Amino acid sequence: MNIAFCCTGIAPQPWLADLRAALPEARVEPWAPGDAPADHAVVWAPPQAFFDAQPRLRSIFNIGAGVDALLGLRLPPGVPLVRIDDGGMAVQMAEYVCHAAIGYFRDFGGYAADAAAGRWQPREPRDRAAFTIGILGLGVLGQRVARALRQFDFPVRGWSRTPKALDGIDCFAGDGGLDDFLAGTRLLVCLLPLTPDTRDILRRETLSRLPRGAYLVNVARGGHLVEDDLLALVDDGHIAGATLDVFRQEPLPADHPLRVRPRITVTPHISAQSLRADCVAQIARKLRALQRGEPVAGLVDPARGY
Ligand code: NDP
Ligand code: OXD
Repeated sequence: MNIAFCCTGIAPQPWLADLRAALPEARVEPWAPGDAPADHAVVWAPPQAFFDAQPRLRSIFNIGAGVDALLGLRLPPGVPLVRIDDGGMAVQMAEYVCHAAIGYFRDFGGYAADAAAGRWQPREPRDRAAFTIGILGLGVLGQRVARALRQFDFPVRGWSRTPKALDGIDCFAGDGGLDDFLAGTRLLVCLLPLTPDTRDILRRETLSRLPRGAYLVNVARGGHLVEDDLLALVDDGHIAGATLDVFRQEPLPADHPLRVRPRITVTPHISAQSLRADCVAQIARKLRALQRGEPVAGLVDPARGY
């Protein structure tokens, strides 16, 4: 069995070593143009030329959760595409979102500014029961984040494509449920996959439905957010501020307005990083399951877009 490794922007050697150790029955090699076709592929942001040279793939493993970039390519039809589910990312995402949400709720940014200016100024505690946190996307990451936020007694609600019933979480679904979901959300977290249905979902029209003074956390994809609409809504005070980990253009240009707005915090797409050991173990387990004809988690439905 031949496995081609084709991951842009990722140092291949540690991955190759770990994949070879986890799959000793396979020959795992970095892909180069002109190589013989492989049986299986491990990819991250591969070029189209990679798939054009693969007439006999039996499975494709994406070493991240999001497959939006992959689905923009011409993939060999009918070949199972498997993404990483969790892979060490869910707990990191929970940390990141809790940090952003609690930082805003408790105004730790304000206290840091006070300390730097030599001020000693306690503030009135905010009303936790009125601070509803809404999560767009109740999948592997959204559910983990929802559970973490519940630990701090925030009211938590979520929105998904198909209806759900989750303990302690107020669940909304589908286009028909979006307005009600947004209307009661004080802090909005985006954890949707980027698909034709969800592109630009964070735009003036939807963000305006949040109550005045709401806060935004986008940890999904830059393509979800219309950045100029957010800037305008922050300027007029409808949105109090935002924590953004993902952008239309990454790296975010040094002179981009999102970098200099005081109420906007940016990080370089690090809210959750897939961990090599977890991913390799997951790929080896799923590859063997597929060979036995068993179902695997994280199988992408190209028609659905995630
Ligand atoms: P999942 O596929 O497990 O969950 C996706 C969720 O979004 C599901 O609840 C799904 O609904 C919902 N959804 C999809 N389309 C729609 C729609 N049109 N309307 C309403 N709900 C919809 O994905 P993960 O939780 O694993 O990951 C989510 C995204 O997070 C990834 O696609 C990736 O882009 C991003 N990500 C970002 C990282 C970062 O570092 N910034 C790291 C890892 C991931 P349903 O349950 O009904 O199917
Ligand atoms: C992912 C990511 O999708 O890192 O895994 O963004």
